[in-house]
Amino acid sequence: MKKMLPILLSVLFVVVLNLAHTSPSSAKDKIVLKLGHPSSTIYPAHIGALKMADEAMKRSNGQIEIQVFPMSQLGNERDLAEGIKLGTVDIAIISNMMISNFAPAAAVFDLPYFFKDPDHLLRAAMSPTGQEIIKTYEAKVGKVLAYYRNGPRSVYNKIRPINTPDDLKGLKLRVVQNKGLLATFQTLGAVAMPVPFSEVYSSLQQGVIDGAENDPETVLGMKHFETVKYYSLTNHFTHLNYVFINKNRWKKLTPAHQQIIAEAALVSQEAEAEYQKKSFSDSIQKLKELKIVINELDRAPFVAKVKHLWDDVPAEYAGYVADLKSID
Ligand code: EAX
Repeated sequence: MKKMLPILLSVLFVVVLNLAHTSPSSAKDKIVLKLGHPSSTIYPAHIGALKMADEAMKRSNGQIEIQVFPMSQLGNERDLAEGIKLGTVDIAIISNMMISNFAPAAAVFDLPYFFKDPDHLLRAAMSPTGQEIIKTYEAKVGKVLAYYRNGPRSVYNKIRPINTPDDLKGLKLRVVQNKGLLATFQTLGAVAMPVPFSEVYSSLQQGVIDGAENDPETVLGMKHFETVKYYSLTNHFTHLNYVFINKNRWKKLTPAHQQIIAEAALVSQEAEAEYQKKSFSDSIQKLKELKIVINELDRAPFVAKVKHLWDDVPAEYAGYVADLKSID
């Protein structure tokens, strides 16, 4: 019996420990949310995602863990949007350009040369009209937790620098799977080819396309610079990436946890914007160091060619375009 005592005591100890661990209730159970996005780890949205994860962890005393998966590890951008809709993905960062395939009113944010810069676009998105449009995303995709600002985007390719719209003639350019961007580059005279983001590098490498259009962080972070020579500052487009959460996942969270996640997302929105302002110019500088030829150009002829697209949106959204035009 004497020998048994330490064993009995240690068993008792373990039982007590376990009780202490599981009580008072399941409120202490860890909540793990997986977050996916298509971009690289230097992309502003990735930095935003890490900040959101960090804030949620801190504010919940370690109870909420958001695991971040970059580079389409949880699926390409379209899969992520489908996944948010169906509930197979918890959280994802998805561009407005992809959302237009699900919520058609989003197309009014896809107009070339419409917004001056990412801050201007955010002001438009926060206006009553902008919010009316973004409200439709909840029914069609998922709940929007934050707005990440990206861009402006420009054209890069392996053949020649772009100075005038004529220089785009015959160039095989990857565009996002999005009607507005497709129409923009067709109007400008390029051979516009929709290619999923995750396949752009291999398409460039194999010569399926001559170039693409994106922000400098993507040209750098996704290593597209390895396959092209010229980055021409067309600055034709700026877009929002939204942090989405699946609606059922959201509903199952307690109000306290919802509040923590919503606040963490908003803090990350500002962190993303701050990082983006610097990463944009830093990436241009790095591309120069990597011997990519970067050229400024006169944007007026590009604007003149595509501006009619602002009036080509479906009639039911013409009022939205008029409203957003008035936002400074
Ligand atoms: O925003 O497809 C693209 O070029 C987008 O920039 C990307 O998915 C993330």
